[in-house]
Amino acid sequence: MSSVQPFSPQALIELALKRGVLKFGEFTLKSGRVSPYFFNAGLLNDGEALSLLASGYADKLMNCEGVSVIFGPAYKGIPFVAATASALWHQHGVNVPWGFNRKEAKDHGEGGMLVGADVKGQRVWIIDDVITAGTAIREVVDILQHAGATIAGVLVALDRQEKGQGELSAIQEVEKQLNIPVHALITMQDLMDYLKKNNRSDDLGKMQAYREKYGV
Ligand code: OMP
Repeated sequence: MSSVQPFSPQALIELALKRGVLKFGEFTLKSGRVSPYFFNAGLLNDGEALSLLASGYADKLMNCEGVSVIFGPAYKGIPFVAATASALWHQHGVNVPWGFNRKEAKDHGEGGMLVGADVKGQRVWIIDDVITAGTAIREVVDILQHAGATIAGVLVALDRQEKGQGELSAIQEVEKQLNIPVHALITMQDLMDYLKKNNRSDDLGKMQAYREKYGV
């Protein structure tokens, strides 16, 4: 049996670099911003990588209030929430129901947009990959509120620490508007600290310039 590496922000950054999850270059984001880096969580695509990420989510959730259901937004959030429910059970002995949404409503069988745990009347934590401007999170908050859930909090892998719709960061806006906590496993600052420690001054310089433009 393989030994499971305990989660740490540094372990996630190193794995992300090794697997090409974290790349430096020029990337146009969903928000239209042109970024010198991109975090593609879809490339955490094997058992070791998914387990490390899920351990990080599970460890964080153990210190969060009101975790009655965990929820993964389609598509990337779906494997993450499933793996997190499994990590909560195996690593912490905590059994938490989990669910996800479809992008298209199903018109036969059980029908509907939501799959898995019933969220109605439940305090739900959303598990997702990245927050940039906060659009993706707002969409799923709407879906869950329509289904009668109370949003208890949001947990993402990476907080890019960028402006949302105004001058606050996207995370600060979501926290303020919904009056909920938003936590991240790693932040843009963690990535910059890593680059500095490893003397990658070129990439660091581009990150700093981007942060001056879009950061908070
Ligand atoms: P916002 O909706 O602007 O918060 O962007 C978040 C979404 O952008 C994520 O759910 C991803 O689909 C995507 N994204 C990444 O996956 N990694 C990044 O580094 C940046 C983005 C992005 O487009 O902003």
